[in-house]
Order: sequence, then C-alpha cells, then structure tokens
Amino acid sequence: MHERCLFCRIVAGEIPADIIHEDDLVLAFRDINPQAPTHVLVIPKHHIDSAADIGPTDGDLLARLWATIADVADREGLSRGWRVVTNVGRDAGQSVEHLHLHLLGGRPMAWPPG
Ligand code: DGP
Repeated sequence: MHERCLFCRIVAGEIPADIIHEDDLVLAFRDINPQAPTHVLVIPKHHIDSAADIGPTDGDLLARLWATIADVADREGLSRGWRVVTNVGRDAGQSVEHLHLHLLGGRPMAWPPG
C-alpha cells in the first residue's frame, strides 16, 4: 500500500466508496464523478502507477481485471455496448496514479474521444 495513494486508501477501507465487486486481486467501485449512467473503476488491489507499469508477471491480474469488467458490464445490463478507458500520464488526463480501468456504458458514445 502507498499511504498517500487515494485508491490504496479505498482498498484499505480508509476512504468510503460504492464498492460493487471485491476479490483477492481487484476492486470495482463507482466513480465519484460519473461520465455515463454506468461509470465504474476497476483497479488492482496492489499499487501499480498506471498501465505503463504493467509487467510480464501481471497476466493473472490482467485476466481478472478484464473478467471483472465483463461481469460488471453484464450485471449493469450494458447489452447495447460499453467502453473501457485507462488514462496514462498528464496528456491523457490521469489524475490518480493508481492503475484504474474506467468502465463506461448506458449511453451512446462518440469516437474519437476528446
Ligand atoms: P483519471 O482521470 O483517469 O485518473 O480518473 C480518476 C477517476 O477517479 C476520476 O474519474 C474521478 C475518480 N475519483 C477521484 N477521486 C475519487 C474518490 O474519492 N472516490 C471515487 N469513487 N472516485 C474518485
């Protein structure tokens, strides 16, 4: 755990969140500032700064992250489609330096994203 990391503190239960899935590897909770009717953040429980820091030993974690996303999308009823975004670094608008996948759905989405 990184003591000053917001998402590590959510994992530790120090900051409340609307948690919709938790297992040994990942946590999923609703974004505090939703950009779509469904906006869920899916994160690894252990600290990784961003997708740029995923390594060759993270295969099980990646599988779990994506399986969780598909399960949450199903539970949220996103049968018309959904989008996953992960921001890396300043230009992409990453504001929390703990890897998180945004699951967005429940409305039509434009492409390219802004
Ligand atoms: P990004 O900009 O890609 O780093 O996304 C960070 C997201 O985290 C942003 O959509 C808002 C969300 N967020 C920030 N602080 C909190 C919080 O305390 N609780 C929850 N649930 N979400 C948060």
